Amino acid sequence: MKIGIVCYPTFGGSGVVATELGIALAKERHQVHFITYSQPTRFDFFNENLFYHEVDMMAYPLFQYAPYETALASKMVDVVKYEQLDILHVHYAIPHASAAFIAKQILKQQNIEIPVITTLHGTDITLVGKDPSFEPVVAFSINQSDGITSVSEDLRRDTYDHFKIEKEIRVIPNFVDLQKFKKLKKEHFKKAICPNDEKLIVHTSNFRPVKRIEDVVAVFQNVRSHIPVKLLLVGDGPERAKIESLCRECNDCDDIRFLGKLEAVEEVLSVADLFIMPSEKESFGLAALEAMACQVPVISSNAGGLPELNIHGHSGYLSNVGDINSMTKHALEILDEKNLPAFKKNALDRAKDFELSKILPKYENYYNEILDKKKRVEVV
Ligand code: GMT
Repeated sequence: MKIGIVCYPTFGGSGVVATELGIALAKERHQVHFITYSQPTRFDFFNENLFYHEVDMMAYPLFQYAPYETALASKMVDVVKYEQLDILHVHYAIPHASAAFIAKQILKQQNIEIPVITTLHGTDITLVGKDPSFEPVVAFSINQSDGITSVSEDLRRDTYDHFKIEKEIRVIPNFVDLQKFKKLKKEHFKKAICPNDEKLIVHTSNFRPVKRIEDVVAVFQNVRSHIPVKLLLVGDGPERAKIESLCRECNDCDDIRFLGKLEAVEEVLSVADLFIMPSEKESFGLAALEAMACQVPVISSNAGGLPELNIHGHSGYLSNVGDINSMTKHALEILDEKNLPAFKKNALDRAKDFELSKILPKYENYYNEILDKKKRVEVV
């Protein structure tokens, strides 16, 4: 099958899922064409079935805001037509689903039918999509997609609750490649960060307010008043300067390290004892799944799709958003040497439920289902 994948190519979870999916499909001998504004971060090698088409943006003084959607739709038309794609799979509704709709209409006039699948990832619905400045176009373009998937049951419900969606939304959860995300031998790294055998807590995110990183710091401070512990913060974004000031004010600089954006997150996760994700909203929590795959138990909020991933009392614990006391209690329980080995094992066992090989066929079957449906409509 020839598949076009449209996504944000940077560090966000939706781009990671789209890129890993494309790479996995290419290994299954599908031909995959990425259409994005820059090379996806995790696609940095040669594979005969993988292609990358950069969206060209013409600079012009009149454009206060460059019309990316128009350039993207034009590139989609070009790639679908000349690479003879069978299907377009767009990740994150805004603006990919509406650009796909425009491309589809243009191609139709040239007698080219291209089925479009939109995968909803979270903030495209829960934060940005619901905003009145986007809502009508988001609802319209989701409805115009031939197939719709969401990464959790919760996001599916949320989408039906907030938009008038007339079609089935298929839940296909996110996945992790256990060949890549696994506990690596990095004892020297652990020794450098925790020279006195302190426990190590890790948080990774794009440092947006929705991630509630101040809660991570608060839980860490509480835990540190009971046991020796260090904190690694991985990622970057708008909240970083604020959180750095917070740590400086509390004289925590020796125990908290900011690592910035990291490509090989699995190396850091390999030496972690606990992962914290206290998000206000989280449709799935891919970063938590990657932690579990590296045998790291998770303390998370119970927002959005997190209860579908993190099993309370097994792979970690769930608490209400902002409940620092509950998160602290759970963190101490997990970090207790009597309990830690079992939690680590359970975290990996839970990650196995989302192993790439289990989820990939769900996407392939869905593509075939949508293509068959299209063919049946054409015959009628
Ligand atoms: O977390 C973010 O803000 C980034 C965002 C994205 O689109 O890159 O993440 C969303 O998609 C991920 C992949 O499906 C999910 O694992 C995240 O839970 C989801 N984030 C939110 O819902 C806040």
